[in-house]
Amino acid sequence: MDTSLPDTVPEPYTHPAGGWNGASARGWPWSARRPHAVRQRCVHCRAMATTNDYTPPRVWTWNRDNGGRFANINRPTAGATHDRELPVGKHPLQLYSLATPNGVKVTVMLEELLALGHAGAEYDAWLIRINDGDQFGSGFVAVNPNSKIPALLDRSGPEPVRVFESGAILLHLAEKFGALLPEGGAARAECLSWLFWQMGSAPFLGGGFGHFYAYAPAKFEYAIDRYAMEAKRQLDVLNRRLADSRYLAGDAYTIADIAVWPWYGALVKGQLYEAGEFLSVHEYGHVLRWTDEIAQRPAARRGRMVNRTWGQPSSQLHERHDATDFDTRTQDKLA
Ligand SMILES: N[C@@H](CCC(=O)N[C@@H](CS)C(=O)NCC(=O)O)C(=O)O
Repeated sequence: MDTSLPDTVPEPYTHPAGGWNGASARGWPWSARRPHAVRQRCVHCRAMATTNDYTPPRVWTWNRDNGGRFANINRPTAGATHDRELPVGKHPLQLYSLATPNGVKVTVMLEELLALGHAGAEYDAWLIRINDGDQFGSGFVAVNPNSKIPALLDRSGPEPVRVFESGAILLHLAEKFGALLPEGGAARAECLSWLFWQMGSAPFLGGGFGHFYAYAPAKFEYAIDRYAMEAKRQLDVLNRRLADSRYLAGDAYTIADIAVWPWYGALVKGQLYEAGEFLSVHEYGHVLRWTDEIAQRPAARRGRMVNRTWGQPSSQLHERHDATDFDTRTQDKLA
């Protein structure tokens, strides 16, 4: 059985007998060594045909300017690129962040804790401009060796404790204050399941769908198809859960909602990647109901303003060092 594809594909293209199953026995199309660019589909099974536009070399090398958005900050190595200490404020918690969905999770959490009366959750929020490479400064890398926001330094004990990864930060804060995380049993398991669902799922939404739909230098049908399908599948997972349950972990609002809302709430409102129409987000009525309910929480409204450097000037609080900053230090007030 010949499973090789011709370099030039006749129109309409029918792939060789045995199809992808036969092909997989030879290690492709899943193998990275198979050429990528998509031109046509098989008339029978709609599988993609490929051409020889790109053949991976034997050894990958870094093309600094690959044309993609964020190419200026992406690199294949870790560690600091320059010396720069981080500022430290007066509060027990020091947050170094930016109001992307991953950053907003933590500022909403801190504002919720303060609203619940936990004075120990007072925090200084310092702005990390990731497009300028602030995450590669030596001070930031010492708090998060992964060089990504958000990063937290908990200075409430005898020794500062660093916490990175937004899910770990939410869990650290929930356990520290005994709040927004069920104490045990099935409710705690459900909460942690949705929290970790978010941590595992969002990279397919952001790094997969968002990257290829909005940021890649060219539109690749295969990649956009694959990740649009996954984004819609994830929305359906949430929609089905929220059809049966007010919040993700049950009747109570928890860190699971705080983790999921900034990503999937924004997506279902058409605020991520300008993809609302493309993904038919109106189909997910239960996610919309849940999104709108959380958006009305005062802590959620405050949290999304912190470390925000875009949008209406009145919605941007670049740094937060005091509760009164929301009234006095937004960009419209400082102008
Ligand atoms: N899994 C991490 C993801 C954090 C992340 O991807 N942060 C992005 C902004 S949303 C970032 O700092 N990117 C800068 C970079 O990649 O250099 C978390 O949840 O904390």
